[in-house]
Amino acid sequence: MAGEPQADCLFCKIVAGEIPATVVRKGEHTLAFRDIHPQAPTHILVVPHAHHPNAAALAAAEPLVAAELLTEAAAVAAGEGLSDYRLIFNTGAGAGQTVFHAHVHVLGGRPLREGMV
Ligand code: DGP
Repeated sequence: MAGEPQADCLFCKIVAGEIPATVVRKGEHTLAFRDIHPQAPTHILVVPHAHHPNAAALAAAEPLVAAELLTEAAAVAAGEGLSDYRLIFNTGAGAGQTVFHAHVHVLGGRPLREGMV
């Protein structure tokens, strides 16, 4: 069922505390933790507790939680002392999505190139 934990989902396991992660912030319906392969000095993922395969599915099913993802991402950036940062939602394998549980990447702490790729 949409939103239910998936046994084979890495981020469901991190949310459940079954796989360790460096948690930086706990929201009401979201969790923020450091990416295991950081691409910038700050590279934090914000995920909903509930399982949805990508951000669009999350927004369709739980729009208030999708909004919380953005407010939590902003709070994470502020907590890292970042005024400039990038939010990325990879959607689909062809766009680089490797974990099919909705998440936003919060990247910053170094100059980020202009453009999208
Ligand atoms: P994406 O490519 O958008 O699906 O991003 C998935 C991210 O998840 C990727 O940047 C690496 C990160 N990641 C993969 N495995 C783990 C893990 O076990 N722990 C943590 N903290 N991050 C992980």
